[in-house]
Amino acid sequence: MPKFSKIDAHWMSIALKLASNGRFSTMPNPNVGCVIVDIKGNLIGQGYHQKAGQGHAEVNALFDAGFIPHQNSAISQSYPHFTPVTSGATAYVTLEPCSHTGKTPPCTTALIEAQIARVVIASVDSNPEVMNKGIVLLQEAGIQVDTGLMGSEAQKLNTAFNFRMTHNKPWVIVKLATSIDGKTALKNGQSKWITGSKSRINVQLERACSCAILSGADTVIADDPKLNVRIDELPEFASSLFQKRAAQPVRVIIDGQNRLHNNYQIFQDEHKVMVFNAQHNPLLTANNIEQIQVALLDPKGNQTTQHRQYLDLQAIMHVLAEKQINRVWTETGAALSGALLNMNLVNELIVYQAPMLLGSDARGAVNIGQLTNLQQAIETEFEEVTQVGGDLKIRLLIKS
Ligand code: AOF
Ligand code: ZN
Repeated sequence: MPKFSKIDAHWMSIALKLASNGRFSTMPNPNVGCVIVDIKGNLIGQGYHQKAGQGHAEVNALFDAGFIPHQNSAISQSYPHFTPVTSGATAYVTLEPCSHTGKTPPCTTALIEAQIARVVIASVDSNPEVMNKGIVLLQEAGIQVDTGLMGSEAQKLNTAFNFRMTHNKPWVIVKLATSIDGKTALKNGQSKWITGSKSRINVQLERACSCAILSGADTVIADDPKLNVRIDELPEFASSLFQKRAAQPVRVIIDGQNRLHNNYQIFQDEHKVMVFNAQHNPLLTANNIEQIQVALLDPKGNQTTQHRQYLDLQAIMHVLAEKQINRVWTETGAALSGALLNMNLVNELIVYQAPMLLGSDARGAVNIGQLTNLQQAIETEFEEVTQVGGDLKIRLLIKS
């Protein structure tokens, strides 16, 4: 007998849709959705995780069904025959229910107290504190647990979270805006605007679901960008979801040679900027700045005291992972994008490609050096191609 019916798939697809509502606001937590269906097959509760520190999806759904999670044990001790409204129901959850006390109590306890009979799970939690423990706890309480329904869709909702949990590194996306011949600017530097306004709105959406926006001192000096999310430029659905979020994405700037000072636009607002450098920069005194020192490396990856070389990008990524940054959105020049690619620190490229040709002396999108052998090529695979206004948006995964 198949483990999952069409009805199961129907409810899980609703739970996945609910989960995706959290994509602008749950960080560093994953996106999770849950629906509760009673014995007769009626939907009695639904919810999703909105913000770290607040209710998990299961608890929100149980609450929606009229059950008050984590307050029930006292009631059931005094009234052993008390039957909650959720008794015998099925919970469809996009992520394994948590078994630990983090910022909130365990969802497994809530589901058990609610006398849920069956839990259908799309994907296992990659957080080592939870992984499979939630499933075992539910089974030990006599609940039927069926796992794996629409697992790959659920995994895709949490690609960056899962990657940080399993690799202790953030999921790094490099954004490129190019012509059809792969160029980003004319030889004289002129680059405004190659891609169209719809692409720029799309970039705002990508920034809005990222934990950090990464750039380099070169870009800050050349363009003086804000690198923030402009809420009024987001489509309406996204701006209301984004406003549930605790803070703007943190801006992360790599400045190996202490070329920055307080006067750039990124330092003029109250939102956080992390500046990575080799030595403390006394000119950076704005209130929103955190400076972090890492080693300078020569092009072969050895430590060096000479300038001109790169900061230890690997170390930077570890610092970001320790700070629970899941998704890093990179908007920077060809040199830093190329260095990140060469160091194997990029997971995904998002290319907005405009239908124009900029010519042979125009600037290339990434500087990965000169290759002499096709085996040195960085290989990618197309994940998604869509049209955004008059441009193409191409998502590519880097092959490891
Ligand atoms: C669930 N349902 O909706 C979410 C889960 O600090 P806390 O209490 O918010 O716990 C965060 C961890 O819980 C997170 O790392 C992940 O493993 C899990 N997230 N689990 O059962 C949810 N958001
Ligand atoms: Zn939970």
